[in-house]
Amino acid sequence: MSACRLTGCGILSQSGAQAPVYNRHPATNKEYGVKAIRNPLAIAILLGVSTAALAADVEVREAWVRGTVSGQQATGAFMEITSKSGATLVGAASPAAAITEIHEMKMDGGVMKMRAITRLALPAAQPVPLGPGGYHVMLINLKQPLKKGDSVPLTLQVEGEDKKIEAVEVKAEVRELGATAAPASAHKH
Ligand SMILES: [Cu+2]
Repeated sequence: MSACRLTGCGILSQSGAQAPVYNRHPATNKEYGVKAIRNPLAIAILLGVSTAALAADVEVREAWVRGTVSGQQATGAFMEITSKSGATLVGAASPAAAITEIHEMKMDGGVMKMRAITRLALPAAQPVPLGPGGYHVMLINLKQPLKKGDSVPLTLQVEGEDKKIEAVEVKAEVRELGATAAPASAHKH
């Protein structure tokens, strides 16, 4: 909860009206549709994106981290997670930060607030967006500033329906501080 006082991720600076930027993603869903191409690896190759986290029947796309300036203590990591058979995100870790939490954002009396959650449901075959203004992975007490172009390793702890927890390794690309969404088109051209 201490992270709620940190404005480092840049999320708090967004108004509620701007928040659901990642909702535009359904437009790109059509292009890479999981139903159209069943092999996630094939999708990754076609799009040239770094996906490749395939444990626990979980696919992570478009993982990115908002870049920071020197002295900034915290930032957000964003991605789209799809579990083929249904799972729950129960934790995250990164060597880039001392503390890594899963956060949600909610409007509360007209103010956007974020708080840590311990479980995030990943319904079967349903892409769950983690984006500015919504769910995100919070990196707290950063060990160094994160510059555009850097790569941040993330480990997601995903609990399957059998209650077994698997680690899903993700490499998140650092985007500039002002980035608000994951422009899928930027990966193609
Ligand atoms: Cu947060």
